[in-house]
Amino acid sequence: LGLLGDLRRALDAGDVELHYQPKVGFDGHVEGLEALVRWVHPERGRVSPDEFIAIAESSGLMPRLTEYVLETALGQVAKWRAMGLNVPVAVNVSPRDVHTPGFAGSVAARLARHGVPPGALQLEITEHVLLEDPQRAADTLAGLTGHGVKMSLDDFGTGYSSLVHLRRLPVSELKIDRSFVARLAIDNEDAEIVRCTLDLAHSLGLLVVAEGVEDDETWERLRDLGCDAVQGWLVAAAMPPDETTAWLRLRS
Ligand code: G
Ligand code: G
Ligand code: NA
Ligand code: MN
Repeated sequence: LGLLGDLRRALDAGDVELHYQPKVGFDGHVEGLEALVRWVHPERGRVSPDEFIAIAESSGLMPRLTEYVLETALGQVAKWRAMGLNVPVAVNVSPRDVHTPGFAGSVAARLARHGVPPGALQLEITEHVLLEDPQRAADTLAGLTGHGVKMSLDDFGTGYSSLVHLRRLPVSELKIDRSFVARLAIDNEDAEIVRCTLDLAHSLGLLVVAEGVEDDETWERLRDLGCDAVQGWLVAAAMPPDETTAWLRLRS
């Protein structure tokens, strides 16, 4: 449990970094960037986000981590905008965040303080937000989208995915989990799942992003199936801010 204290100190010291992974359309258009936390522990080296996010979630540190990520990401968006790079950024939020009283208001205040328009921020949520208090979660999310913040449903297909959830959540984007995308080109069942998810999402007016695209064949299949955008190592892995700036400049 030394890790929890170390993480708290790293957040206070500004030692946690954000890397950015692009989401791109099939014509190469950059739809946005997903902010992903990276922490290099002074003794242990790189700690996997899966590990320290679980620790933050079970310990009550999650709101602090999310605040840090939002603050850092919005500061970066403001910098990019000042350079003429107007790219939306997506931040992952946990169910705990959505259930924190005042969350929508604090996001709105943070946007205003950074002078970033709400439409330049996207929040990636999972269906787990509906497990605890669905009505309160729906109210918070409605507050955010009412303010102009975009909402994306992450990891679709892995959890309690259902039509009910999709209809209840005010999302404009759905991300197909990479576990279905990885074997798309070789597994007919996964291909069927992706096809059905695309039909469903499109019938609800959602944009669909496929995660974890690693090769050309998968990219082509997704394009032929009518997917809207992709994310994955084929395009770019998550990059540090300066590398992301250079990447964006080459693209625009
Ligand atoms: O590269 P990757 O290892 O970044 O991410 C592992 C997991 O950690 C993913 O499920 C991802 O969504 C999650 N994750 C990455 N960054 C953040 C973050 O800033 N906040 C939250 N809540 N989850 C994150
Ligand atoms: O849960 P979330 O979807 O936010 O997780 C994002 C995770 O996926 C991060 O750990 C990120 O590093 C990882 N990732 C991004 N692109 C790829 C990819 O093309 N292949 C694989 N295997 N992982 C990826
Ligand atoms: Na995500
Ligand atoms: Mn995901």
